[in-house]
Amino acid sequence: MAQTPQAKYRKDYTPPSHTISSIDLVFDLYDNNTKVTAVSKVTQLEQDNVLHLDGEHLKLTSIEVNEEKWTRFEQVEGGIVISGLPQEFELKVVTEIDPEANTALEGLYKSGGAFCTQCEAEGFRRITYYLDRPDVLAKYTTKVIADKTQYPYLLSNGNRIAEGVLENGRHWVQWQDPHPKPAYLFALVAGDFDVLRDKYVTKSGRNVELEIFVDKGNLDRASHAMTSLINSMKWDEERFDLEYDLDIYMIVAVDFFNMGAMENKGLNIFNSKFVLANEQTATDTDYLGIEAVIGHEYFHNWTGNRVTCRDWFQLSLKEGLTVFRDQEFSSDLGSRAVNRINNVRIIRGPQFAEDASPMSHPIRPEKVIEMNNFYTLTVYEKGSEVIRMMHTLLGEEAFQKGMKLYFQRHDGTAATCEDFVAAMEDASGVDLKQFRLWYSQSGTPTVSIESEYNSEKQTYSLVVSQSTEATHDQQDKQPLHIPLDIELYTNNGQVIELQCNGVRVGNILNVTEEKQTFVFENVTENPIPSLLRDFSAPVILEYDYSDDELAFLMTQAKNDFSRWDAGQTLLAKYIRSNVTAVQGNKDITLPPSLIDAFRGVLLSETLEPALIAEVMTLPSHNEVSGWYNRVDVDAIAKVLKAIKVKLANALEDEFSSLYHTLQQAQYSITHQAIGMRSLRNTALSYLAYTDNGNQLINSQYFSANNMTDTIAAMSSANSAQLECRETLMADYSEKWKHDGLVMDKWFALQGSNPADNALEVIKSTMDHESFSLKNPNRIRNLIGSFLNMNPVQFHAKSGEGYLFAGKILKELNTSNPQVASRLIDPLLKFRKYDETRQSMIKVELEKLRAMDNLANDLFEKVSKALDS
Ligand code: B3K
Ligand code: ZN
Repeated sequence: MAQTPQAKYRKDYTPPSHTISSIDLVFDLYDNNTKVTAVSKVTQLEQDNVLHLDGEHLKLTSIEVNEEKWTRFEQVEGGIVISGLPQEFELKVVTEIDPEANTALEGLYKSGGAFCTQCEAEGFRRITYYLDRPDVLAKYTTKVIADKTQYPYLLSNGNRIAEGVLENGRHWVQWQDPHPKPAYLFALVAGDFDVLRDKYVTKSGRNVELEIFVDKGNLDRASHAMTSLINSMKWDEERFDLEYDLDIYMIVAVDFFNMGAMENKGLNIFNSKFVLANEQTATDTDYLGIEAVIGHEYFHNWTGNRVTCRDWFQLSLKEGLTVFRDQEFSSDLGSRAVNRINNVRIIRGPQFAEDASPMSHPIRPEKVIEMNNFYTLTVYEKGSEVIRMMHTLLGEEAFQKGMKLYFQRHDGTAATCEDFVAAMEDASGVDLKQFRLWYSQSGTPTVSIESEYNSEKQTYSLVVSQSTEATHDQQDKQPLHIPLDIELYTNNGQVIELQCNGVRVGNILNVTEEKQTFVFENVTENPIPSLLRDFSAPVILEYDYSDDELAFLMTQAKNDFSRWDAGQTLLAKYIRSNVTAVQGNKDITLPPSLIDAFRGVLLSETLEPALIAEVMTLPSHNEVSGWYNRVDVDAIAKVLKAIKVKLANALEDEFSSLYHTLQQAQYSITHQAIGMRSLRNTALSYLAYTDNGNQLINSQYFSANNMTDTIAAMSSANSAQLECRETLMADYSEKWKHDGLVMDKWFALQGSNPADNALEVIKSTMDHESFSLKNPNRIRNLIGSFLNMNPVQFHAKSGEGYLFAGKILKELNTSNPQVASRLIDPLLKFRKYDETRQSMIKVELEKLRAMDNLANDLFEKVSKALDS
């Protein structure tokens, strides 16, 4: 390595030396030598006539200050230092860049035939030398020049203010964004597209043009994105009283994109996965994902763009809050319980795992080498849980008052997480002093509860203890302010009113100490407690429930989430006991009462089908692995499969009858229809393990009139390794081989194929005509699925899986370090496996560490893992 990468610390924040009020950009676009001219109005803030600008991978052509050629500058690692500057000046920087060679997909690059940009977090510095930090907010004017035939659409942020035609077949368009913004929100697109257009009138009467740009021929896949956009705009007005603030909102779908989407002001750029859908090409999950991501990026217009982050350590200020907002949006439009369940699965699975890994960090990190490594489940999803806890503590009304105050104070500026909490506190009068610890303490707290009933005094006590284990980044942990939502039931299912010290209390207990006792009065019988309802805090709950109590809660709890959670807790008990059994060479067994409890749910006439489907879904291998310090990959896989087979056989009649009654003649994407398909396909995933499985699945595949049913059939055939698997896979590939996005579902099934020859097949699949190691979606689906969703084959004792991962990572380190860095995560957890596997994974990490061009992205993770 050239130089050991340096970490940045949150505590070292200093305001910028200069500010930039406006920047005027001209892009003369060519594949290999695009000329970028940037004219900025700069004002010195500190007593410093030296200006450090960030810049990477740039060819500097010239620098002028106040229209005079300037030679007092020095090119340094990561930028340029200009000296001898006046107090206020106009700076003109001309650079040249090579978009076609940009395989990292950061800055200006080519996706297929189009030019596009990705500037968050620090990509603008690959376009020109600039103060590339979020607390420098400038007004942008952008002129884009390109060949008219190849690039009829030239787009940037804000409003189109001028356009013209040049000789030699080129043309230009100039854009102006009236809202000052940091560089990370800059965007440019040039290409040839089909455009879906619509209009929206905001509640105060502003007319907004809506435009969605897709690759030619894809117009019939854009309408769900448009509907989602309109729904988002309406919802934000109704629930948050927030309106859109420009006359145009554009979304461009591109095929080469490192993540989901990007909220650039007025010009969102999206991974085509989160735009394109019709019933033949996309599943219900895709549809819901599009709704959520379109909403998320739209909601950023206020939480992210109008109020942005002071520095990147504050990322959760915009991301946690915006995830909270998109979760609420999906919950208000669809099933609140199902949304909550899916979000909680992410927290309990991969987020808890991240918190326990060498990458553990608080939602507001203290130390960063490569910022792109911190777009994590912790910052996003746990960050959203932290916002949700404040919402729980304050209630909707006070929370909205807090939002109003936050915008009043910080609109048009760059703010901190502290600013947000202060606004919530000031608007509500709720003390959030101890609560702030959620921002600085990493790790997952365990909340252990013991209960005691006193029949003489008719009191019921809950003794609540909390503790957080040391994490890789932080030794000492303190007690947190944990909102604990509970309900008590009588044995016949009545809700018991909660009373403490003679007064009625609400459902939220404020747990603030290491150990705390809550005594409830006038409790006339030993109650059944429903604890941590709606997962009111991101913690591990320990309470010694009996099977009967869990079965009771599965059918009697008033809250749908609690019913699901009781089912999961019951399953967890038997997954654990059976893993122990397998390790002791004993049989895997399930008590008849467990099977009856799940039968009761299947037969329920009151639960919505979507919820039943969730109850019937076993925790993933990854989630179960998170329960153990030392993971027994094979035992867990064996137990999960055996439980699936046992439930399938014991409940075959119920599954079969649901499967037949839930058939829908016509396809629609209403939430009710989605729920019915979800339950029917969950039933199918069990029936796959019965004698009829192969025939049923084969016939569902060939009669399906929508992608959800097609993929459900293929995925069941894949998991259960049915005879028809090969036929279905071959048919699908023949039908969709021209379309990478649709093929991704097929790649994901190859990646997660539990067969012993999976790795061989994956290697040959890399030669498939629609696979490319240049496209992040293809990599994530084929290779990412292998590393993350195929535990038995990836961790095969031969070590071949690790060797393969190491080779791919080495290659991606050079071409696209951001994608490499996402892919490496499962390897970082090597200490959770047995000695043999540990040492084989370590060898791969060491090989990476020894590379002399190791990117910061991988360097940060590899060194944390090896040194922890
Ligand atoms: N803000 C972007 C993520 C940028 C990731 C940079 N590596 C998308 C989002 O969260 O909405
Ligand atoms: Zn976001």
